[in-house]
Amino acid sequence: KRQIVVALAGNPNSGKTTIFNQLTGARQHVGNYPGVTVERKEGLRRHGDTEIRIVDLPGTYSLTAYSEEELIARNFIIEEKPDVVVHVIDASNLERNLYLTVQLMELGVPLVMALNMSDVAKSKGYRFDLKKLSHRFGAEIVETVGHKGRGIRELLDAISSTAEAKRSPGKEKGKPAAGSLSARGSIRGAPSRSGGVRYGEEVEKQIAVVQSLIERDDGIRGSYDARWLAVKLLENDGYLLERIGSMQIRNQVSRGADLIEKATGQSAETVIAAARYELIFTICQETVHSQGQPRPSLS
Ligand code: GDP
Ligand code: K
Ligand code: MG
Repeated sequence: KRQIVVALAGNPNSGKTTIFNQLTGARQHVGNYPGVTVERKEGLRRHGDTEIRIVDLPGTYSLTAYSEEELIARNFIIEEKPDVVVHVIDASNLERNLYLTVQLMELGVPLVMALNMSDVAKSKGYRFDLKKLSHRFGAEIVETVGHKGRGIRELLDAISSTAEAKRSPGKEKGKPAAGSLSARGSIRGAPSRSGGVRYGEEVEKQIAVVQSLIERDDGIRGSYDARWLAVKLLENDGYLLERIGSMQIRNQVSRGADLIEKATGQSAETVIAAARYELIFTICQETVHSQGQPRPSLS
């Protein structure tokens, strides 16, 4: 029998625990992440001939190194390499929730988006172009109403087919998405995505320089995707900076961040975050409709 591991990610109050309970029923176990007091919930679900081990990650708005919850979620994804990450999204606040989706996309994980609270979104008058959203993020999308159990079967189907696409990437068109953890296996998104985040000329230039140093460093090459790591270092990610032994890379990161600041008048961190928000704004304009008029969701 086949076993796959699925991680549930999402903002607090998006309905993650409700979906977790719907997926696992009584078959769950509550513990703690090693060394910390953050609760770790796991459960099992049979779907067809597959046994799915489901892990409820801590609720987070982001995947930076600013809080224990965010680091736990990020490290679980990078180190334990779940077969599929399900992002439970509060569809009635889509734009705000997509900040996490973009970061999951950048990590290159096989992603399924559960548009939960779809009853609330509907009552607010939102309609979503699911096909376009799915293409933009390279992820299957399922609308769910967690506390009613609506969409759970479809969610399980999406999990299965996304895990399957990851197992046989030969069926996929195109190259691995930017940010995929290619050095450590074959983690790829299910449908081919239409592109990750582009950070603008100066930032891209500095990413390329740092990335090429990472690719030539025997100590870190292969531990993380090189482009993803370059972006995080330029964002001044303390957790990752501490793990970089090479002075050459550390110096280049700090030079690169200075050059970005000089060119843009803002810190590299700010410029990088702003590019993500801009992408999300564009995606919402394309895919969120209200009373027949395209417009971004107000969150
Ligand atoms: P978490 O913080 O992400 O784990 O969120 P919870 O699972 O605790 O859910 C927060 C609240 O939203 C609870 O009162 C749930 O019953 C409710 N909830 C969950 N899913 C839905 C949904 O799809 N629609 C509506 N209207 N409420 C939901
Ligand atoms: K809650
Ligand atoms: Mg919860």
